[in-house]
Amino acid sequence: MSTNGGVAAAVVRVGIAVFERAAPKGIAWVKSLFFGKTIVVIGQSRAGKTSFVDFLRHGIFEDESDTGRTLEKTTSGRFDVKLGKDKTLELIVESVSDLPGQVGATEHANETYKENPHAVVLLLDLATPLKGEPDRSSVGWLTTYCDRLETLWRANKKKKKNKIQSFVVLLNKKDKVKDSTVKKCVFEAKKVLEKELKDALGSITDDVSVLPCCLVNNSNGPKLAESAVIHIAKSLGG
Ligand SMILES: Nc1nc2c(ncn2[C@@H]2O[C@H](COP(=O)(O)OP(=O)(O)OP(=O)(O)O)[C@@H](O)[C@H]2O)c(=O)[nH]1
Ligand SMILES: [Mg+2]
Repeated sequence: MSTNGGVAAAVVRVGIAVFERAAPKGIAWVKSLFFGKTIVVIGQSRAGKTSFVDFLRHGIFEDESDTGRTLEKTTSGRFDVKLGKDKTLELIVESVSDLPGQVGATEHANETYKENPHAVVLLLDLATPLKGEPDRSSVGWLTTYCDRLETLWRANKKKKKNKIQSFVVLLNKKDKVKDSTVKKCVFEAKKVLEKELKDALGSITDDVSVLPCCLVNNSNGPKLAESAVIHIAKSLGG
């Protein structure tokens, strides 16, 4: 009994200590409950960045269609996504930014560094060649992007705190390629991520996830797109 009482008292004391410490910052604490996470969606030209943002914000999931190119960066307002079988997982998004693919990998890295978001969602197009010029190949694009982002963080990590909590690479348009192509791309992308990213990952300790994805109607429906969003929500919740 006396041991239990001791434990209970200790718990209460810890509770009070936390409360006292939190009290002067009460407003900031309340704020952080209401302000959600910032997400930046970047990646190869025409890889499906806007399709991903439309799915995340509105659940839009349609046939492949002639979408317009994104011509300038767009940033959404706050919104809320409820996920999981019983909608028990909730993701409060402060803003999600969608970048035009045309500006290229280096510029996407500059923007990522500047925005310093909680989550980076990087889309590559499985239907483009694996290697080659960064504007035409998936792993080429990834290499240029990672190299630039790492350089920026390495040079500035003492001046700026990296807020990143979630970094995921989506290999999109899985419906367009053979399984062997997906496998090869996962392997090569992981190799680049492991080699290139260190300071750019801030306090993330896990390996960056590389997930095959499909953002238009296909035989499996929105399954892959949903699991990508759930993955991101979970890694932001920790
Ligand atoms: N087959 C297939 N097509 C897709 C998929 N995701 C997107 N698309 C198509 O790819 C094209 C480009 O999609 P967007 O979402 O506009 O791509 P984006 O990365 O925003 O393009 P930019 O803004 O120009 O860089 C559209 O025709 C989409 O319908 C996918 O998983 N499979
Ligand atoms: Mg776009």
